Amino acid sequence: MQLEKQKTYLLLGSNLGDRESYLNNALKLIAEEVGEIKSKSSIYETAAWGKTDQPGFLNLAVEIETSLTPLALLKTVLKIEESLGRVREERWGARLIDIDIILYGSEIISITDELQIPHPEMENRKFVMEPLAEIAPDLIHPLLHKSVSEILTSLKDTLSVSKI
Ligand code: X6L
Ligand code: MG
Ligand code: MG
Repeated sequence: MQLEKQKTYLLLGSNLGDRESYLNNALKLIAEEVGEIKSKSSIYETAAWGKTDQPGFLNLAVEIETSLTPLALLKTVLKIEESLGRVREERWGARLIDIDIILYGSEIISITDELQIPHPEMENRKFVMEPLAEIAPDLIHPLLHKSVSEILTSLKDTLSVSKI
């Protein structure tokens, strides 16, 4: 019996090197190894969160239809990051490419620090919610039971996020 495909939302980010090329190369590998890209947001220029003394990011959100389980999905996106040259140095530091799992169907998963779905801070970060609202405004957050556009409207994050 075939496993059902799931809709998953990923957030991509880059703040080093040719940021747009890293995003585009990641999208190609995601389409090959994760599943069909159903929808893709604009690319956003976003001020760095966490460690703020680092270059600004480009971020974008995508909707993918995947047959991978959440754990296989995590392993695959980490492998894609590595294949594009990501080396993990300091926590929250600058990176060539970052691929985060934001949502996986309406599942609630908390296995390790690395595998928590929904992404535990998504509702506090405009650099996540604004691209996501562009492609899935009516999607309901499985823990907050509010839509993406409702969450974005009440978000307090003041760091700048703008379409490029
Ligand atoms: C206090 C201290 C509160 C640190 C929050 C927030 C830490 C976000 C890390 C935090 C804190 C993060 C991106 C980014 C990062 C990105 C933009 C992170 C991990 N990733 N900024 N900062 N886009 N704009 O993709 O999200 S580092
Ligand atoms: Mg991240
Ligand atoms: Mg990450």
